[in-house]
Amino acid sequence: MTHPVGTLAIAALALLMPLAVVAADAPAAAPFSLPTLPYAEDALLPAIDADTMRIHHGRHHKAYVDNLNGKVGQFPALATQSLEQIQSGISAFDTAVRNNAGGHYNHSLFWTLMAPVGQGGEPSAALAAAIDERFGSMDRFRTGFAEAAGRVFGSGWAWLVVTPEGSLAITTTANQDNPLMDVVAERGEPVLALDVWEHAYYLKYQNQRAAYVQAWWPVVNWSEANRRFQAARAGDQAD
Ligand code: MN3
Repeated sequence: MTHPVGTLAIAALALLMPLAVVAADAPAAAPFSLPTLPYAEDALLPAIDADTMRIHHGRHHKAYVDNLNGKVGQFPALATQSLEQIQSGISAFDTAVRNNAGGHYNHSLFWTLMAPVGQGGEPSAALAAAIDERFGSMDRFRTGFAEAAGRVFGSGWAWLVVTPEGSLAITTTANQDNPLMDVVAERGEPVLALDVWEHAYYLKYQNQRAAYVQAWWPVVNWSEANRRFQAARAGDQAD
């Protein structure tokens, strides 16, 4: 006897199978996606204007994501590793992956490390104590960080990191490199990140990078920095 339910099930399975194959392949084709900004484009005023945020996130960051997805065919490992794992093994890839995986990681991090004025909290007691111990005071840390950001020649980033030895350090990287990468001189787990590419500030500040860095402190998301510091000190990956 024929079994109507079974026949239907087999017919349904036959219909679904090609879809299942497509679904299994789809993530590998574009495993990276542009994260949504955790606030409105004008939320970081007066430090960062809405036009800069829109172009920076919607065009620059999106281009890194699109370009990185475009490299998955050449480097299938990109689809199976976390974004952090890709950074720490970046020497296995080519320059385009280094630039675009770095750009995607750095910007994804940068957005979370900012918050509207008054909403970013304060450094935790633990982070404040570590900053005092390493740099002498919060003011001296800010001065040192701003000087480091100013010294980046051309395009790059300034960082506060927890070093492999567990202490704090101010570092800089060129282009879209970051302290997780196995190709940079000073490695560590990022606690703060500041983009000092001209595309991050030129519309509002033109060539006045120092003014941009000074205006940035009130939009630092210390709550997220505290979380990252605690995770790095505990030896966990911060995200
Ligand atoms: Mn940027």
